[in-house]
Amino acid sequence: MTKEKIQRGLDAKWAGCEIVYYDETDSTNRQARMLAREGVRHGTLVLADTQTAGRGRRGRGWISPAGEGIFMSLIVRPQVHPSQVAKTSLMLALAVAKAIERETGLDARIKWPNDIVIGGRKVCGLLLEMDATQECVESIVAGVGINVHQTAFDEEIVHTASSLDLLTGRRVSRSAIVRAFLEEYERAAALTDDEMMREYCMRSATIGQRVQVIGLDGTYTGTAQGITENGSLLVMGDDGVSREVLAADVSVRGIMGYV
Ligand code: BT5
Repeated sequence: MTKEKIQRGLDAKWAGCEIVYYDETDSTNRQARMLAREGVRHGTLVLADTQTAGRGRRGRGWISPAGEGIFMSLIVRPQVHPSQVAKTSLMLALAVAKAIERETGLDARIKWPNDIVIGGRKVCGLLLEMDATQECVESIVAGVGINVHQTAFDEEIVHTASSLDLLTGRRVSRSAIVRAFLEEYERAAALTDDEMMREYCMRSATIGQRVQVIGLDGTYTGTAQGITENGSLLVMGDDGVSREVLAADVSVRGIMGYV
C-alpha cells in the first residue's frame, strides 16, 4: 500500500486530495486531529501501515498489526452545526460498507453504531472525533480500521473478528479498498438525507433485530426498529416502552451473539 498506488486512478474531487502516509504512527486519529488544528485541507487522508496506540471508543484499543490492515483517518470540514454530526457518522459507515462490497463482493453490513460486520464478524471499526465550538464544527476526523490480511487474531477478538482475505479466500488489495472508500465517501456526501438514510437502512445489521441495550443505568432487551435523523437507535423494549438510544451511552449486542 503506497500513496501513489492509492492515487493512481482515484476518481474523487476532494477526498484524498492530500495523503499523509506513515509506516508507523501512534494513532492516525491523533495525528489527523493535530493536522486538522494546523489547518490542512478538507479531504486530507492520514494513513498508516501500523499503529502503536490505535484507539477505539471510550478508552478501548484497536489492534493494528503491521502490513495487515488499513488504518486511516479522513479529515473533513462540513459546514454544519455540531448537532448534525451524526449524519457524518452514518455516512462514514455507509461509505465503508459500500467500498468493501464493491471491491470484494462481500455483503458488508453496518452494526449500529460503528462496526462493519460480515458473516456476523467485525472486520472494521469506526471512530469519529471532532473539534467544534458551540455554533460550528471546525473539523471532523473520521477514523477507519479495516482487517484485510490477518489470518490469526488476538485472544480478545478471536471469536468476533475476521478479515477480508479470510472471508474472500483471496488476497485483497488494501490500496484498492482505500481508493474505493474515498470515492464512496464523496458519493455518500452528495446524497440527500432521505437517500442516505434509505441506503444506510438497507445495509443495517441491527434494524429489525432483537437487541440487548447495555446502558449506564442497567440492561434491557427489545427490538431495534430504526434510526432517527440524529443517529439514535429506536428500540421497542420488551416492556412496551419505545426508547431512543444514543451511541455515546450504550453498547448494543444482538441476543444471538455479537451482531
Ligand atoms: C471501534 O471502537 O471499533 C473503533 C476503532 C477505530 C480504529 C481506527 S484505526 C484508524 C483510526 N485511528 C485510531 O486510533 N482509531 C481509528 P470500539 O467500538 O470501542 O471497539 C473496540 C473493540 O473492538 C476492542 O475493545 C476489541 O474488543 C475490538 N477490536 C480491537 N481491535 C480489533 C480488530 N483489529 N478487529 C476486530 N475487533 C477489534
